[in-house]
Amino acid sequence: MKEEIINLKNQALAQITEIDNLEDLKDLQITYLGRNGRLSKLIKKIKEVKGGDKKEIGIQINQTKKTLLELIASQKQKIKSKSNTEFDETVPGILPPVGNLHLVTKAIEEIAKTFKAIGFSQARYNEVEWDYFGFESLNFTKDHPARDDWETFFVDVPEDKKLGPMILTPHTSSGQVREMKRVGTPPIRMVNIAKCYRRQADVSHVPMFHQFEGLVVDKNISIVNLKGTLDYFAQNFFGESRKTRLRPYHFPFTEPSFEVDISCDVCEGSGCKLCKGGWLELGGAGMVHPNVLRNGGIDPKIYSGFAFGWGVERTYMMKEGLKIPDIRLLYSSNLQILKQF
Ligand code: FA5
Repeated sequence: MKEEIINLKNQALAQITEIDNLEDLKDLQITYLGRNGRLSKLIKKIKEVKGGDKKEIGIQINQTKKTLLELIASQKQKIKSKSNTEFDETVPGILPPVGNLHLVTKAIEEIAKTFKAIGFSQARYNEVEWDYFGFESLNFTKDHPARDDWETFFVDVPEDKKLGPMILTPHTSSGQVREMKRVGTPPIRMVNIAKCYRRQADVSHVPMFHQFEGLVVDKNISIVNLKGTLDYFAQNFFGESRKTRLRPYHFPFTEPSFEVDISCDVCEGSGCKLCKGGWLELGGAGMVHPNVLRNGGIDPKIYSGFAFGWGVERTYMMKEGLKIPDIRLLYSSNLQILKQF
């Protein structure tokens, strides 16, 4: 038995000094010194030893255990200090990820700045709004399809007797009458940039998007001022060479009304999945309807105005060189895409 103990000790010593990582060292400690380890098995065999050898063997086992524990502790220290000395200060550090603004936030900042330069003040009117401001005060008929459940999100709160049901506003035009009431007597020159909601999702539509709504009311405002303002914005935002076009359209709150398109930058005007025919619709515009001025407390015999409402996402997507082919990518939370802008 004495020889067995010496052999075990020698084997263990050889193995322990070979080990170079803490996990293996722990395994080895269990193999030799664990409850069912090799040394414990020898201890159990002591009772079979006869005579005075018993005491001697007991002492030998205890010393072996002590030696192995000491060696394991010193080997642990060696491994730890070795991994510390392997630190290489020339290896570049790991930089924490740096965030950047979402491109819609950048777009909003740039749009606001462009209009501020020509005297527009920035507003952000309600995104949860009464039907009155979203539709009724804007001259929508009671049966207008935009008021349908299939177009607009309704909020489940009791209707107000005067203001009607509550909605998630489908357009920033709902800020028009609010701004007229806030200012009182013109001039008004505001750009309302806010979130809008509609039941739509495809290559050029998302259920939550942003619009920027220009509203100008003063004496002698004409369609020339509207065209000049839109041209100023398009040239500053997209560059001199891009083409925009006005198409006659109908909105209940402007008369006459137009839709504004831009030559598509994704396909460079040849027609693609996003724009269909080479032109992408960016928004609507027109001269403020007299009924809307009246609802805002402004006399249409003295004052006139123009308004426009464009999609922020689509407008930014048409910036030269961005080539974003699907509006849904902006809200996909795909960092590989978002980090590029
Ligand atoms: C309007 O919302 C009118 N309020 C615009 C207006 C304002 C006209 C002032 C006259 C005077 P329209 O529904 O066409 O119009 O939407 C305007 C723009 O918002 C669209 O051209 C598009 O750029 C953007 N838009 C509309 N729906 C979505 C959507 N689901 N996803 C992303 N952008 C959208």
